[in-house]
Amino acid sequence: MKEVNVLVTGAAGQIGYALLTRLASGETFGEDTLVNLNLVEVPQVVSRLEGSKMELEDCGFNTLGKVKNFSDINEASGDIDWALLVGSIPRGITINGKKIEERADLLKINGGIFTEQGKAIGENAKKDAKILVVGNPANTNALIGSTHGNNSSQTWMAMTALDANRAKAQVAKKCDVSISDIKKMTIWGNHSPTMYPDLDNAEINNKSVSSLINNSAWIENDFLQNVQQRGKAIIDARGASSATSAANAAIDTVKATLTETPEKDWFSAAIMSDGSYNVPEGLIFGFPLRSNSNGEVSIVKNLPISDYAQEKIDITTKELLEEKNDIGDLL
Ligand code: NAX
Repeated sequence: MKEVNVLVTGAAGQIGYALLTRLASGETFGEDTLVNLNLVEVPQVVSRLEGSKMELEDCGFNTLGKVKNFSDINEASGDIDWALLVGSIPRGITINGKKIEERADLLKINGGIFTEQGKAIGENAKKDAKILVVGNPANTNALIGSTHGNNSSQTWMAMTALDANRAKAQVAKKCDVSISDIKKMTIWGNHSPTMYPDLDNAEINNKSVSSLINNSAWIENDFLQNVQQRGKAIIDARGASSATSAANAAIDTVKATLTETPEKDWFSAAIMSDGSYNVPEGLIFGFPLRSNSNGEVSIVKNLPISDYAQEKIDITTKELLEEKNDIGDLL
């Protein structure tokens, strides 16, 4: 059997819990691949991972390899093929008596985590390792990690697939079609409320979704609001943030990267800008992506961008530049 080594940080958290079985079950890497899991947590809760390990064993997956628990990222990152960086410090947590509400403070605390993780992965992981950052602020965390990883053969991504799946769900309801009928969904920019889900370039049966819906008031108000504020709506309803759907989106991103992207489709994730669409180089930015048969990811170029879309892309670009400015001393 083939083997794949997968690192998951924040593995005892909500998303981690929902993610582990789906990584190990054969669904993500195939029935012919043993999945070795390196699970990482902060020292205070690393012992909880013993419970996750027992549950994984009790699932009886043929594809479960070795499961090891760590609180040291340097030890955990040796020889890994994939890193799913879920662990981060959420907004609103109290540290040393201070409630962390300001974006700049949050960015700096998480910046410290991703500096260390980036260095460890850059030095210890496989040379073609893929890294998916889920922990927020995901794009800027990925920027810090990739900068300190300083290893151009590794691919750093930040997750926007949950936003893309949310956008598809809204369109499927509106147009009364199946999710699988909706192709080419792009989330431009930051994984934050400034993200821009693009219905001009999304397609149903080779036709632009925005032209099929033909209702700019619905797209600009209801749709955009629903997608951008969906995370908050789930917190309000559930009393906790999205976990199952976030884990599902992480699995979708890994699978999309591993599979050659079909001709008439693409997938959404944020990667390092190469200047495409006039997005400044050196930002981790949500783009339409394709993966080739070697699992190499590239940006889909030359899509038409309307004036309205450009305005929205400019807003999310500005936010990412501000975030980059806030963590300038960490880069
Ligand atoms: P939880 O608070 O349930 O779990 C986070 C876990 O990370 C905790 O167990 C914590 O101990 C651990 N952790 C913190 N620092 C760590 C470190 N340095 N090394 C290893 N582990 C560490 O949060 P959960 O609901 O699982 O969410 C995790 C992250 O995903 C949050 O930052 C959240 O904002 C983000 N999200 C990102 C999404 C995306 O689309 N990119 C969507 C869902 C989610 O909101």
